[in-house]
Amino acid sequence: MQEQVKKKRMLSGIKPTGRLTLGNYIGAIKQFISYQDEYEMYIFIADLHALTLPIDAKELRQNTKDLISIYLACGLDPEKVVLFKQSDVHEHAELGYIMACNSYMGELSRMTQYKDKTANMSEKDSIPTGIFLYPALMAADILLYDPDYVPVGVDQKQHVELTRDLAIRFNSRYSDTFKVPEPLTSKQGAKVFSLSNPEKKMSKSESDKGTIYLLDDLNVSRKKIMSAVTDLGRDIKYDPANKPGISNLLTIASCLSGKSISTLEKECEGMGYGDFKKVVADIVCNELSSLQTKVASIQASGIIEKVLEEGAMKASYVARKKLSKVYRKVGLR
Ligand code: ATP
Ligand code: LTN
Repeated sequence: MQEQVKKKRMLSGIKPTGRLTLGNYIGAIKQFISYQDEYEMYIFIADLHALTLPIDAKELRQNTKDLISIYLACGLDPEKVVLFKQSDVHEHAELGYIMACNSYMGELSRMTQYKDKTANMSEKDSIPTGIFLYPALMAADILLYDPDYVPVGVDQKQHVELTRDLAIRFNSRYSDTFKVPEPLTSKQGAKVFSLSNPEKKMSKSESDKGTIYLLDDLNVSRKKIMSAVTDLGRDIKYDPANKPGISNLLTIASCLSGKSISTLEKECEGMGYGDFKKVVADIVCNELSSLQTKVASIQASGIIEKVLEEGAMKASYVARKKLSKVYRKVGLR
């Protein structure tokens, strides 16, 4: 009999803090799909993380429903991937507390996301503690499942590196308990930039005319692309340092069409910026139109609850075993 090779394990999540963007789609979801046959995957909705900055309850509920529908519409297959909601598996919060106890104020305050998200808060005394503790909870999300890899956008790599430090620290303090995971970022599309400011990440919580939302009206998205900031000169050339706007549009078009950047450069040679943007807008709108049709049919089908329930059951099974091991090691059992 042929010996079955054990698949490597992968885990990742997205927080339902707002309407999903093209950045989330290209930088995260499309990556997840490409891995689902080759890896044993755990993909979750990081809803506890969504509470780290103030959010309206109704909005959180809607974002969560949209996010799971988008996961399914994009092609994540619940037969292959364990799809679940973080708050359905209480071990995340429990291990998050233990991780907070094993992390230092210094390392948490050095995290770029923490610094960025709190930079504009004028009242330093009222920075929510949750945003400070975010990486400890994220470390718990990961370490509960012993994944080999954690696919994330470049902005999240630092958190995975801290997770590694926390795992190594815990293992040396209490003996071998956690697998030390590797972050995995895709070469292309790891960072999609804002259309209105191509120096800045396209982000769902900083809504502006530079962000394409996956479920938005296609005419609105088309207009945003047509008015994307471009650069001096006339050439359609990939040159992120000198032509960040055009390079960003080329990246988006390449990731969605499957054509290489050099093929697109050749196809668009001699075009003015307006015509080039039209090409990009067509590619984006085609992709989003088919995605939106699928999302509507998934939301009408009523399968969401069942998928989440089964996912939570499978995830809990793994998480429970790991947490009880941790409780024994630290002396709680
Ligand atoms: P927020 O604005 O609330 O911080 P976000 O849009 O940055 O949210 P996250 O929930 O933090 O989204 O990210 C989900 C996943 O999408 C992560 O793996 C992240 O790296 C990836 N991602 C988010 N924005 C982009 C982007 N502009 N380009 C590439 N990947 C991205
Ligand atoms: N911080 C991540 C979301 C997230 C995550 C995780 C990603 C929470 N827990 C564990 C990978 C693994 C983000 O903002 N995208």
